[in-house]
Amino acid sequence: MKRSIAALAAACATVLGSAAVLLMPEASAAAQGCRVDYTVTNQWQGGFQAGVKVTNLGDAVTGWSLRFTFPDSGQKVAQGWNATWSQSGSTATATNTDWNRALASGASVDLGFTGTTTGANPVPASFTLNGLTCTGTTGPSTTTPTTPTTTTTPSPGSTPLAANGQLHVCGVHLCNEANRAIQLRGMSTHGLQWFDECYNDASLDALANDWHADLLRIAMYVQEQGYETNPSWFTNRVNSLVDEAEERGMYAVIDFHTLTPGDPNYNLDRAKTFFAAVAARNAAKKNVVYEIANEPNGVSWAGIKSYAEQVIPVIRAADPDAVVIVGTRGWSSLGVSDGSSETEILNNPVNATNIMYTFHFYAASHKDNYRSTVSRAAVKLPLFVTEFGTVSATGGGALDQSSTTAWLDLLDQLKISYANWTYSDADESSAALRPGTCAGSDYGSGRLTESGALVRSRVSTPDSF
Ligand code: IDC
Repeated sequence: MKRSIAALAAACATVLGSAAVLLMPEASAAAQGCRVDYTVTNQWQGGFQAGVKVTNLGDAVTGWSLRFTFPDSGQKVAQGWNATWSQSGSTATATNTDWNRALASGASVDLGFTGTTTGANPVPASFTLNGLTCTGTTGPSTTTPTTPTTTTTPSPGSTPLAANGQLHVCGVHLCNEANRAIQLRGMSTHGLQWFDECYNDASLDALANDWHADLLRIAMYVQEQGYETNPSWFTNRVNSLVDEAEERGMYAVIDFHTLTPGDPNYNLDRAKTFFAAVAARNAAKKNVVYEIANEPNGVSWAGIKSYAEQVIPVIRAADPDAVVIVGTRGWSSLGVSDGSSETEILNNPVNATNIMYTFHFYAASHKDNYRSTVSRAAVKLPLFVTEFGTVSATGGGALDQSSTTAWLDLLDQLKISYANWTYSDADESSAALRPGTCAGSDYGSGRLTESGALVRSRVSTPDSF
């Protein structure tokens, strides 16, 4: 059920001098005005999600605060994005973040939140921006559902990147520049220290043009002869693969592939150095997503959160608008493999906006109880499956077709993006290419393993951007 209202603040003075004088006695005062489009984009038992588009109809501002009162005292903001959210009584406040504080005349900013509710879910009747009421509204309809006021449609494009542009998190979804929830499907590299020769013009052309992959995950191990042994080589190689993905219209997930040791804090200084470099270098690009810790293990959620809250500001300082993905406890199982669950994250989320949480699975090892966790968590947390295998968690063993199919059907239904481990010719059943492939130049379907053929058949179907 979708509802929207437009709270139009023409009276706040944009056009009519008389109105401006009325509201702003000082002749030199800046014109102020605002419009708010509030859309309930999703509802479920006890909760809802709302998008709030704020348009500045006055002069440019360099800081803003939006305030509104929920008509039902049971309504509460649970998790907000693209602003700092707080609530006092039934009044909610959203204040600009560092990166969206400037709002030009006529510019809009898209905020949103998931909320809890004890019953009715009427929409707020009025909004203020910097203390001034965004009035002139016809008033919300709480009984007649209307179509959301999304005015933009994705620009048609021949590649995933051209079609979607800069990504951001909206609610529990990954959204494109037109604010539409999208799913990206693609492949992960293997460790660059071992399989670098697999990422060349021919293999990446095949991935983009034959597989129709939307994304390349660049797995940069930190240990095991990875980044720590030669930071500049690995940093440069990651950057060059970002460019190769961009040239082919694919997104690039920069994966800081921590694995052993499992506590990402062991690599905190390396992470800061690495992400400061890649974020500065790639800030202007629209195809980059940062994954800050592959699979935390043997570490508490509090430890992971602390790491994330130190690394994310380093990225934001250089590249403020990129999506960041945070690994989760128990090898990115949302805690399940450690006997925990997503509750620990919901109770203590990372204090940052525009982020998602990692979930990984290996189809032969992780089945129904993991799938039910994902179904439950996906309505509350933005999830990204940055890695999955069709086989067992060792990366080997038999392919589990029925579990893989159940997983990918679920991810499609929930619009959760994914990357498969691995686009490589490793001699292990999780690899998509037969051993020896990367020594040649043929990356056609004749070179695919059983896993490669299955994953390609899913990744290559038309996108629904
Ligand atoms: C595996 C590789 C294997 C390598 C091993 C240790 O397939 O060649 O020897 O790592 O580095 C993960 C990890 C990923 C694993 C993969 C399969 O993120 O690095 O790759 N896996 O075991 N989590 C669950 C499974």
